Amino acid sequence: MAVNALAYQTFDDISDSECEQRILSAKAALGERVVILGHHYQRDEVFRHADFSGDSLKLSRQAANSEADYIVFCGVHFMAEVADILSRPEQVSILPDLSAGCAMADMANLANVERAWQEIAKVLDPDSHVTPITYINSAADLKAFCGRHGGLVCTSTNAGQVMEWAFKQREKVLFFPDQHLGRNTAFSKLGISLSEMVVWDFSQPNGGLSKEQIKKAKVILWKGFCSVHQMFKPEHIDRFRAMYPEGKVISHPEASFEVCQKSDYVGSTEYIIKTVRESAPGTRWQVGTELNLVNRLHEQCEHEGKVVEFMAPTVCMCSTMFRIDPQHLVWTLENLVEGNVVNRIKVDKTEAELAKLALERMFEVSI
Ligand code: CIZ
Ligand code: SF4
Repeated sequence: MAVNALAYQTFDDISDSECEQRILSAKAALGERVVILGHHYQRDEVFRHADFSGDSLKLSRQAANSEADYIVFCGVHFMAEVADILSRPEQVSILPDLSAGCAMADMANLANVERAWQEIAKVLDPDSHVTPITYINSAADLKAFCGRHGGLVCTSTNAGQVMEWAFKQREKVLFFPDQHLGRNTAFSKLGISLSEMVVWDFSQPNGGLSKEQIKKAKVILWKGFCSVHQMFKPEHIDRFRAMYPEGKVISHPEASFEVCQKSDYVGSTEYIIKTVRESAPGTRWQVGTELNLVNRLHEQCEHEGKVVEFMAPTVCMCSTMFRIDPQHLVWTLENLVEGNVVNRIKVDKTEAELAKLALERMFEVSI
């Protein structure tokens, strides 16, 4: 942080409406030097200031093509890392609140993944037999691990294409950190049966698996999950269908296998938004993904007589996405106006090069 940076404490009490005005003024003062990227899960007060919105795939492409000096990422930590990796060295990637992480991303760390690789090596040579795939929701060092070991990154939009590519290289896949995206993709997009998948429990020696299980498995799924998407249950779908037999159900692939199997459609946030927007007027939807997105979609589609409702009966938002509030955004932008960079996200050079390799492999196989 620059020596004279404005301290955050004085921004904490600013009202949302004052923030709104000050964000607009700071953006105007910075002009094209700044680009604000907003993930679909961001709250409205922040989301509306994004120059570009999207999922991590779309936003990472945006970051790679941006000319701005400063990329302010309204999302979570791994997204700002990806922006730093894909942007030019002189560009600066910023996360307005450093505590905006992703609990699922934190379920896999390099030490545990390296250990898993060594433990698999007791059964077979992983560098000849296993393609590692990391969901984009992961730290940069795990993307670098995949780059180093012939693997790649996926998002929920391209997970099927990425997995197909992976199987063309080697006969097994190690998929981390989200077991659900891995399982749903392998089953629904590649036709791999559940009996050919095992779950690697990183808290146990050898993932809690026997040598035989490791040898037989096609897909080794890391025992990670997103707690937001675990709130959705098959009973919620049953209840909705009983009340609205004509209604449609759409879920994110981070939701459980049972929920995805019961849904009419399964896909990434981009896919969910597109499918609901393009549906016939008057359609009623039940959606299994983060609440801010679902509420926004409802507001956008209401005028066509569509009803877009949230799958779970309780409010479940991504609490870490929620950390990016208007106060932190004003603080970040006003500091930039003063010439101070706060909360820069910088990935180590060697790690960034390897992570970029894994991201580029992903871009090559994504349509
Ligand atoms: O890829 C993303 O941004 C995430 C985390 C979910 C999605 O489907 O957009
Ligand atoms: Fe991570 Fe889940 Fe939040 Fe997405 S919704 S950022 S996977 S914790």
